[in-house]
Amino acid sequence: MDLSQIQQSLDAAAEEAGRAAAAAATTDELRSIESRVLGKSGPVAGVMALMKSLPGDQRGAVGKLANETKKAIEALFAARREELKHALAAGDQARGAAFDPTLPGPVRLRGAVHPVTAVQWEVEDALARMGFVAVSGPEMESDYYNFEALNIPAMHPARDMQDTFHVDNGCVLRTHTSPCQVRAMERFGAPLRVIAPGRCFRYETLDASHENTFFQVEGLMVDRGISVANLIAVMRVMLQQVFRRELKVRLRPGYFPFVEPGFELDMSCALCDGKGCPVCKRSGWVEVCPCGMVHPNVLRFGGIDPAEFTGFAFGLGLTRLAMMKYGIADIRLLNSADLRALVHPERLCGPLI
Ligand code: FA5
Repeated sequence: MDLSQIQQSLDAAAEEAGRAAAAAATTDELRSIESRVLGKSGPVAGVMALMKSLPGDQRGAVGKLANETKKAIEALFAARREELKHALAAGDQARGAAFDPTLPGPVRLRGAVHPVTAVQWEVEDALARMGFVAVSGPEMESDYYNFEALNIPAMHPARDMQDTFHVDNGCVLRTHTSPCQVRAMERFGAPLRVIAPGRCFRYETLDASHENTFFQVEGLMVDRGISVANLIAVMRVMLQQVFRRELKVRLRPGYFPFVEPGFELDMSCALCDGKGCPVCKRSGWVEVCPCGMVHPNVLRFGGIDPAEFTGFAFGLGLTRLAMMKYGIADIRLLNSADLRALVHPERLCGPLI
């Protein structure tokens, strides 16, 4: 074969490769044609194999021709590959299945713990560190535990302090978590450290700070020698952990038939650090929860001897605490589906989907 015949056969091979590439319908098909044309038994390799038998002065020219043809065929396949990719992507797009890596990913919806639940967990956690165990009681409660065992006999004027939902069967929807005090004393005896978080119900006219369904957490500590100092210490440590800052607490006199003496406990305003702001009505103090030393009659109802044991109890309004902590101005938002009030970055949990 002379040089011009070799050139003709290489041109023919390139032409043939062009036709085969144009006929390929997929990139896989194209790849297999390319490896056949440019492979060991293809026309270009065939010309290379001839080189050994050619006179020395022709080898350079033939090698150059073969290389040029190989590059031309490679370029031809590369162009066809691009063409096919675009055509396939366009087809996918037409079917709506294109993958566009520049588009934002799917939105992963995240759930958030309800503000009251979040505060409840924090209160439980803080009190658990001080040895308090969480218990629960029924939401539909007997008159005995809701009132009588708490030193509020029938016809006692203190029954009017809490507007009560009465159930046909003689029970009430518990107006507070305090019935859990006597239930816990009966069950566990003294010494005792319990908390009882839960839902309470009152026949209230709704406004920004009153709901007919709200949450409290009851706290009760009974032991030998328990005093008001223990009450103050426990409340202060618990509130500091919940609000994550140094706080002061103070007691004012308060009346509840089941404690003696009874108090209203205030804490220094967590928003202004006690300096005075609109939330604390410029007083520097915020009312947090009623509390007191357990009345001897209540200890007796619980089967505990008041001559041997004393105790303190408190009834923290969890719903109002959540409002204070998360700056929620209207209590009704907590039972609404308003995600602006209910979702807070601090309470986000993992993706739901
Ligand atoms: C009581 O319920 C007493 N059982 C608390 C107690 C326990 C005193 C142990 C002494 C010893 P009071 O009615 O004040 O107390 O309610 C306690 C807290 O529940 C209030 O400070 C308030 O935060 C919350 N609360 C009461 N009524 C409502 C309401 N309608 N909506 C939202 N929160 C309320």
